[in-house]
Amino acid sequence: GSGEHDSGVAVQDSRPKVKEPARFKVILLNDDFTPMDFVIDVLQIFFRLDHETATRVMLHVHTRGKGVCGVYTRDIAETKVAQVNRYSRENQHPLLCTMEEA
Ligand code: TYC
Repeated sequence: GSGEHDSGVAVQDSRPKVKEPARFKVILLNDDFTPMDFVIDVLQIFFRLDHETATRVMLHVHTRGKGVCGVYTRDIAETKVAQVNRYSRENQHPLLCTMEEA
């Protein structure tokens, strides 16, 4: 089990076995219909980017097809993806947000 003495008595390994949590990139995908200003709003609201950085990321996605909005632990990334996709649908835009392990 957790290391055993030959007398059958369990001994504790006191080394702190700590692992960095996995990180996930939250990705925005390009489409032909979502207005540029809406994408900039999304990047400012959900990813806390300033207007200039949001514009740069939006233009990267527009020209390259996809781009990274931010990098988070799994739970935070999943929440961002769900929030962005819900907000986009509420506003009748096809904008798609997804995630992949960093
Ligand atoms: N391609 C869109 C347009 O021309 C703009 C856009 C940018 C859409 C980024 C989605 O993730 C996106 N209106």
